[in-house]
Amino acid sequence: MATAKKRLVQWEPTDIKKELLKQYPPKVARRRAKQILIHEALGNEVPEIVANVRTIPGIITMRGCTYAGCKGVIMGPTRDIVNLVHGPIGCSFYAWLTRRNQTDAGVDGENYMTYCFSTDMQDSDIIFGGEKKLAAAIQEIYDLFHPKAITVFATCPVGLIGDDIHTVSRNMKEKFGDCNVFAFSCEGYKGVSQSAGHHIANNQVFAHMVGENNDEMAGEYKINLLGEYNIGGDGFEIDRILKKCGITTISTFSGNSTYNQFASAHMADLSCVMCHRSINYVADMLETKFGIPWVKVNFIGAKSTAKSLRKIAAYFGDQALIDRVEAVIAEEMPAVEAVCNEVLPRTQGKTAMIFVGGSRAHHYQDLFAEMGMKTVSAGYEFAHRDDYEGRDVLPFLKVDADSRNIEELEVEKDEARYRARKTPEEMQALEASGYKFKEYEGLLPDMEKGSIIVDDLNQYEAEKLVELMKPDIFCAGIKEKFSIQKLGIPMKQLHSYDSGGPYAGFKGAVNFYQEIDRLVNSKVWSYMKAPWQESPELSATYVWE
Ligand code: CFM
Repeated sequence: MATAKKRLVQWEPTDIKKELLKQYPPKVARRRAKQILIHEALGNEVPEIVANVRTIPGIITMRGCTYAGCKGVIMGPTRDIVNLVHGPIGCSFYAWLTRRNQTDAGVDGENYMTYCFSTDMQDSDIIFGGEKKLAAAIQEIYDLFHPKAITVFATCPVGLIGDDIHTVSRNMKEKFGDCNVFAFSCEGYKGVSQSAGHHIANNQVFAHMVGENNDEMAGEYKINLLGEYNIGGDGFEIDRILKKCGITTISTFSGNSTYNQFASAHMADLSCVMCHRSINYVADMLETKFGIPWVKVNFIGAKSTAKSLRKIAAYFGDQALIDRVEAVIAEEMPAVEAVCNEVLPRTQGKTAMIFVGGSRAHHYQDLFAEMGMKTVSAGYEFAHRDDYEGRDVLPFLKVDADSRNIEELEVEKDEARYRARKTPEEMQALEASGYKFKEYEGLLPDMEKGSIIVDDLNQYEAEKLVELMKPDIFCAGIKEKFSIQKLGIPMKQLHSYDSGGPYAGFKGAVNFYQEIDRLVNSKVWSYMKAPWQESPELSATYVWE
């Protein structure tokens, strides 16, 4: 019967890999083969994958550009910094509120998130240079808004014609005296993906803002939350939980953040890294320069949220905090478990595929696991080998021409402001009890044997994977949304959340369970095939067949 509903994987993983590569010319197939991995990890043995390399020309990648990673991802969510794009207007249009990073309006009225600032370069600016236009735009912003900071982003043409955006910014900063102006050489072509933009943004934020405000910050148990961008209100939910536990967030990089948070980040006592890919550079630099240790956390998934809260409490080691965290978990979990148990009979045993940028293809596997759903295939658009295989591979990463293109900041201990947060004995005691600093094990150890991991998945391979493995849900972005749904598989956007969310923390988990339950159990997908496709009453063949 053609209508068989069973969605079991009928193919062997090795055959799926072969099928994915079959259509490619031999040279392309050889290169792609290194980015498609059949997971055979047992214990600590993790297989190697090729990642963070150029997309092969002609392939329709899911990736974005370096400018997107710098301006859109890291710098976009801060409400009181004016982000000025130096380039043609198209680059601004696509950076204008298309990512769902939410913000509080703020009591000071300084919220520039709804604006779109661009120098709107024209042909003549490309020919004669755009520096004067850039200086005039910075002046205009200053006169109109008088913001704390103005940041300038280079787009591809700016790099090609060689406008000196850093000198223009420095001159304007000196001229104003009360407004921090600096620039990012984040031309779209600068790296192989948005990942290069993250690194460039991390460097400049660290060099130009972190450490600017030395005022003592009020509150107990001070942390930085790094790599949380408040998509769909995730950050609001995490803030609610942290506040309830009595933990003080000095800064969030960069969801719902302000200039002053970046400036004060060095006053925190622990950095908690949510998205390792986009922000690990800042975490390392904060430790080297100011002595703030960092740990990996994950607030996607109710159990992961509880685990992360316990990890923070264990670091501070204060019984009052440990008790309070336990009380919060005990108070929040029953409501989460009630919904989880309610959906479980309908979601148990279903399968998911997750292909998002960096961290979420890993983090969201926890949420699916809570619903009894298995992630059969996953991958990152632009993450590096350490995000797949864990930070242990860092010393063995190949430095190629593309990564050499991105500056590595030389950061040193700040003699005046460096402060060890714990004594060496205290750190050792924590480590002896199983506490791990500066560690991220990556996605592979959490995936089952036989699962398929694909780096920089493309349109063709996405459709092929769905066709062969028939998952119950596919998670990716807007570019994939409708091509996947046309194949009769529900598709959930995990970049923008399809206007939904939050999905982080306890309340977020409840939202996610309910939404995924609706999606994977909707009857609508079984109507995707027209009746005559299912059981043709008349069949015919063409003469040439
Ligand atoms: Fe980090 Fe992100 Fe992600 Fe990312 Fe992104 Fe994003 Fe993403 Mo889209 S910072 S790597 S560059 S978790 S915008 S909030 S959803 S690709 S998986």
